[in-house]
Amino acid sequence: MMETLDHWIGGVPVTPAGGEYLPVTDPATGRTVRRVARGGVADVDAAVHAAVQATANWLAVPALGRGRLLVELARAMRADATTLAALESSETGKPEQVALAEVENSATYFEFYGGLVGMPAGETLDVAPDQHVFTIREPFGVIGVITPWNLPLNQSARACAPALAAGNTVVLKPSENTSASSVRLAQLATEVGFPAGAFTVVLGTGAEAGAAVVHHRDIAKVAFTGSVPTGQVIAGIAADRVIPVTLELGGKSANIVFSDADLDAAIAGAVQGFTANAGQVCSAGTRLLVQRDVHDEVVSRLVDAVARIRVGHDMGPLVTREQFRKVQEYFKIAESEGARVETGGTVSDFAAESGGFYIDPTVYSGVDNAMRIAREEIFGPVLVVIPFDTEADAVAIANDSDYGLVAGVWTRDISRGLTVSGRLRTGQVFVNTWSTGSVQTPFGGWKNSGYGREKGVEALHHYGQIKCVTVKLDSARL
Ligand code: TXE
Repeated sequence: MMETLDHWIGGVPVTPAGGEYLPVTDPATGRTVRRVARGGVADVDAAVHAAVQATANWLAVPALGRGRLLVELARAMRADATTLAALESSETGKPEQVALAEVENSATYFEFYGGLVGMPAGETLDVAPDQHVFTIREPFGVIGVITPWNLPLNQSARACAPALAAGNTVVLKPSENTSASSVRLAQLATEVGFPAGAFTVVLGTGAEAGAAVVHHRDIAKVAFTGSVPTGQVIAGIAADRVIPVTLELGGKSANIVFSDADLDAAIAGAVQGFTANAGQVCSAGTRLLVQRDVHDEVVSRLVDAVARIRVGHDMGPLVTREQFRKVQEYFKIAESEGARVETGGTVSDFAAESGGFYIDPTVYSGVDNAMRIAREEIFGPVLVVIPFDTEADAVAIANDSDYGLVAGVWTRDISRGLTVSGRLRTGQVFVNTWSTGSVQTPFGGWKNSGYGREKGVEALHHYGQIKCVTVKLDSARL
């Protein structure tokens, strides 16, 4: 019997109202690994109802108690790391060590926001001597969280932890391709003592379950991570409903290498930037801008470094068959645009061996920033290298993008590092390093990369709103 996975509503598994399940493919083998509930309007209604009911119970827990529960959940995740990682790998194909690192990172969200419960606090305002005026931060109520398939556990934890810390309850709708780790997370939350319904997961497709979440009248705010077209649809519905939404969408991030840079570090950062999670990261560094006098050296050393990546061991597959097809489509586009393949541009031999969706890490040179492969988010291990002459050219090319998520600057001249950082139209800049940052660092985009910020203290501002209370006193207090 094929394993089935149900919604997690009111602290228990709940079968889909329509009785239907969707197959989930293991992208490492191409085989069906389990079937997950296909939720629709009725399921979402039940999930939101449970979350609304839980709101009073959640807020009845004193702030420190809520924080302790978040920290307890982080502890439970670590204790459960092997199971969580196995579930994540079974639906994303990630190597075990990569999945384990994702579990650890995801746990830090609950730990960090658990410690910040009650923060940031309100303030007292000196308006007049016979008035006592203060602000308090209040939760919205029920937050709808919609997450994608690239880093399923991480994206769910990243949004749910601050939402819960700010006193909201959540209805999480993970990607239909990668539901299992999110359900397990909600189960662990119930086990450590979250009130039933505070952390609810509803499964199904975006068009059915996802749309029903965004439309539901008791969803007070939506946190969405995913593609630009879906983000636009969700923002449109949120606009009609006049509810806030934060959007964390894609990127086409530029890594700028000046000729005075430590090239060993820059090349290692560039490789990490486009191959981590097989390039399926919104913050992937997929455009490498290289100063012309070191261009050829950088390209040749890059090719050597990429040759050391063992596909299937160091780098997993693309998560969906559709994504596998999409990246191969870009290989044809690159060829038609006249880009030069330095390495890759091919389906990995490991794909035939395993049945999985494996792509060779790919580097193109001879790329102009106007080409589609330099402008569109490919979401695979594909890097385009673009030469530049001056600092101003580098900034102009980097900013000539519909996206504005991350940028990297590699130089030994710290003054230049800071000046260029200031001119880049992105939410994050890394100087002489490349990463996704830490739980403490606010993360979000400019332009089509979205709006609002995840992570850091900053995220808490998006999960609550200010109420200002003015009390008229009988006499002047001063
Ligand atoms: O994303 P979608 P897809 C990019 C990447 C990738 C492309 C397509 O370029 O190739 O998006 O991926 C839910 N109402 N990113 O099609 O559609 C859906 O069920 C409500 C970048 O898988 O955006 C899933 O839970 N919800 C990204 C989530 O939205 C809807 C990570 C994301 O799916 C919905 C992933 C609707 N109408 C892909 N339609 C990043 N920023 O990291 C879909 N969904």
